[in-house]
Amino acid sequence: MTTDTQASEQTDGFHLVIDALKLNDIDTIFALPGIPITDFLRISQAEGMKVISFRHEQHAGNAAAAAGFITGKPGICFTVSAPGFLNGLTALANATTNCFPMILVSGSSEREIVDLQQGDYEEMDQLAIAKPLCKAAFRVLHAEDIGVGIARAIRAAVSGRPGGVYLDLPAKLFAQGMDKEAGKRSLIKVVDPAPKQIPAPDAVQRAVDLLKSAKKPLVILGKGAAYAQADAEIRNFIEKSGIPYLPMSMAKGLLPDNHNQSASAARSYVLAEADVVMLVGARLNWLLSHGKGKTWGAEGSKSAGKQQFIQVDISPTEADSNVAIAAPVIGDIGSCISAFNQAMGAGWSKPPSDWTGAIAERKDKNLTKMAETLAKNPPVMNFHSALNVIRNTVKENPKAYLVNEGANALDFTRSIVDMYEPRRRLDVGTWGIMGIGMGFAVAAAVVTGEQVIAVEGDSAFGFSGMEVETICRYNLPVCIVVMNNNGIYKGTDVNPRGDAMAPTQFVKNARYDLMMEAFGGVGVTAKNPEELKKALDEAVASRKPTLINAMIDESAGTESGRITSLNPAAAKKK
Ligand code: ADP
Ligand code: TZD
Ligand code: MG
Repeated sequence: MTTDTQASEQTDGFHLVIDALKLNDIDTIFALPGIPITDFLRISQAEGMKVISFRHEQHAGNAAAAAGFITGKPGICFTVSAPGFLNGLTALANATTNCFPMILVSGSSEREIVDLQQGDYEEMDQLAIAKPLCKAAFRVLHAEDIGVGIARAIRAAVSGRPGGVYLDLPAKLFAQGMDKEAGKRSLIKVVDPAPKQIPAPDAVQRAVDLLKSAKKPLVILGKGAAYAQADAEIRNFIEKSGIPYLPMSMAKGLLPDNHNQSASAARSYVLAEADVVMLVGARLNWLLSHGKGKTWGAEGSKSAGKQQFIQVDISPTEADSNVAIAAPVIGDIGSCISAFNQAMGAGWSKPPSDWTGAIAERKDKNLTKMAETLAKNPPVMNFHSALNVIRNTVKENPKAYLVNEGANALDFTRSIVDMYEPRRRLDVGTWGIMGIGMGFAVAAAVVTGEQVIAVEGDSAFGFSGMEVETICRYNLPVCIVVMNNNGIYKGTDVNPRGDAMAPTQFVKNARYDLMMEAFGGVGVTAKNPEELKKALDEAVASRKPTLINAMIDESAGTESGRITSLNPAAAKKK
């Protein structure tokens, strides 16, 4: 007589994790193999998952984070224990800081040995280390809990304010056997992982009344507004209200940058002059000078301006974090903006024309000045003449993703290259972190299939440059443009002792294009806008992995780009 258990078909931890992810419509894993996840990745691929294997975990993690931002589903990154986990941790922390949903899953060593600190292979108490750097952290010890563990991780990543989640899977778990049917029943399909959060009607009314009373209203759209995928509601609100708006960096393209209500070209004027400012998925952090000081028209650097703020955000604790918020509206942006659109009613009067007129005047002046600068063709290519080419390419290819990092290479690109579609600009975000470039580029290409153009400072590129092999291996439509000015900020720094190069300098005229050729991609050095345009056109037409080494005037940048003032100054010499 055979018992039921002998006859039952078995599954194991490997398959349960894969089945749980698939059940929740997750089809892509960004990873770097090794003990204990090598077989997991092999089986995942065999079971039909897209497995993208990287050269360093930080870039796999960054790819997961960008995938999360683009799709609104948690991006998944798998790493090995201790060092692999730590390499992925920067990406997890960065995702949390930027409110991108991702799940870092790391294999871990044997609990009994780790907890007694007996020196296991890659021993580390990963759960404890991850906790302060992410939104939530979980560990699964038994195969029958895999379904719950993954469901909790998904909910934590995407509900409320999105962020990074850590999931610890000890090596032993993968091999644990379980009855197949019972295993199937233990999995959870997460229903409504990011539930709508409807704002309170009185909070919406308070905000609409304040907006109505404004003589100089302004809307600031942040990357939360882009993430929310409420594009039509937001556009409707902006156009119906007639209020000028400023997009934060990653909200560029939510409405096309050439929209006549965009106040980007009059940014300093509108921030200092506005009387009511409505923040939509944007925090009053350092990127907005904490809502204080000269930027906001205040007298002292620590004092608040005369603006009153409306803040639309999903996080109830965000309001008042820097200055008083007169009208907080808590909810998901789609629900909030749709409530605004209703509460505004039919008889909404647009902002006074002396406000919109004054903005238009400044915009015209600045845009004319910019057009003149862009039209110049200096003998040595500089940021402007190079970016003018990229600006036109993006205009011709509005669906392309633009990845951007560096200092000057970042600041000039942000202000020169207009975006036309939502969520197409991926950059250094809230931390101003270098190293997101290739991870974000791979994610955008893998998840959307669209062309990616990565505009990279030569220093910035160095942080993830080895992933050009990954880009070639998967034959991704990624064109990297390295803005090569021979260094960090510029290539002209001088070591007063003269015995070595200065800390911000790199090898002069380095051939980054050859790195791409090493793996079978297309490498081009461009010394002028014509060469750059030709190479960029060919890259976009062929969709081949391409690296354009754009030689930029090495004296063209400024220290730290636009944030020179954040550098601590040395005490003055007597
Ligand atoms: P930016 O850097 O573009 O100014 P931030 O990252 O500072 O943007 O702010 C994003 C804000 O958006 C965060 O406060 C976050 O809580 C909020 N947010 C993210 N997703 C949503 C959403 N779906 N609905 C409402 N608010 C959201
Ligand atoms: N390390 C990390 C992880 N993030 C950072 N932001 C920095 C270091 C400091 N840093 C910046 O803030 S920008 C930058 C560094 C090293 C590079 C600037 O040089 P670049 O750009 O070549 O990328 P430009 O065009 O020369 O200014
Ligand atoms: Mg540089």
